[in-house]
Amino acid sequence: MSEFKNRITALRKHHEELLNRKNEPLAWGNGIYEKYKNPILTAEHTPLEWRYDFNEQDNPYLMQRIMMNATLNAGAIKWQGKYVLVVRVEGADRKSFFAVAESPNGVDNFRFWPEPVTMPDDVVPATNIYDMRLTAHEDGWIYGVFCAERHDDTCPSDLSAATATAAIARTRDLKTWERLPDLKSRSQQRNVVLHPEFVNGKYAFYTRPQDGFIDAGSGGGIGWALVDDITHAEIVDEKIINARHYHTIMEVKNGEGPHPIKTPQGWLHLAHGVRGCASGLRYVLYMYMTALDDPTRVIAQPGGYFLVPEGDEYIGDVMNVAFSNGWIADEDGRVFIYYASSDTRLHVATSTIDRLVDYCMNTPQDGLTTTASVETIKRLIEKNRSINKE
Ligand code: M1P
Repeated sequence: MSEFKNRITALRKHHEELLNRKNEPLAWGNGIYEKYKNPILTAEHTPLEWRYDFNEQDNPYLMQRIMMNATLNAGAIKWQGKYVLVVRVEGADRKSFFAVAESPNGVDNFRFWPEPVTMPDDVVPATNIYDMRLTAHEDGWIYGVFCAERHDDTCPSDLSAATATAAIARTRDLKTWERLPDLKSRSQQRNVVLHPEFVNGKYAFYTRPQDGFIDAGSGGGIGWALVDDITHAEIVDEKIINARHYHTIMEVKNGEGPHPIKTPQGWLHLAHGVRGCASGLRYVLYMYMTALDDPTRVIAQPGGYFLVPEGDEYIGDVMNVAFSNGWIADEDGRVFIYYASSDTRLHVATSTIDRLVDYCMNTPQDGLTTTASVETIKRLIEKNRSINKE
């Protein structure tokens, strides 16, 4: 065999070893969920055919002709018995695109489908698209709602001026996508999520109104809007259902993660909160629950964060970020939470509906001051003292 062919064989063997690597839960978690030893998807997991030209004449050095930078923020769905992610893959050219990866068990052996998703454009093509939330809606379609980023042409001299809009597409097989017109809204929007059920006969969206591309500003928090026609979706009335607060983990921004999971006790929500600190912005995940008869009424909200970057997860393209827009609730009650660390790689954490509901219902709320936090801790100490006396 030629030296070139030997190198391809070695490259493929190395890649297969990575793809087949078993994952295992880390010991000593927090009782709420288990994190896992290995990330489930990295840029190195992307197919070799996307990156290498295997023609010896054209690529005698066996160079990567196209480099991949990151695999992050994935929408998730259980599809034909497989754990399927619509992953945001970012190339070395900073363009994000969607690619589907599937696993037989949800925690390892994720493999990308052979080709990235071809997403049709809206009337005004976007420069970049990312962060798809998947919703298998009761109307029978699977929707993907994602951010479409375009240059803000009202500021022609500012190369960094951009706009964020919620884009909507739908599919029946995760292969062919029908693009619908972008969501019309007075403000910019990112982190928009479609609720899986009709509410008052209408489509319901979780929104995140924002003043600018980065700044949530006067946006207030996670919003809610009902829409008559998803093929011409427009936000007319929008109300904030999960507001930001001073000196909390979501002081600067928040945003809905994947669509909420329906449980007998209420809708279980996963979201991200952002605060500022000396090293920049810190993105963490938090949870809350809303009423079954009114998904806008918060019935439980544990104080503080649910999941944060730890160890190697702190390091990456955008440091100190945990972000999630995908989870899967299995019929047996297990929940697979897919989160990205530092905008670089994807991980899984596993829990159950029962544990997550318990976490939401029984974790003390944020009392919003140091005094309130200390009182909460003292109440727990006192409770434990009385147990020790028994
Ligand atoms: O870089 C962290 C995250 O920043 C944005 O989230 P938000 O709109 O809440 O600020 C998104 O661009 C997201 O993709 C990214 O992970």
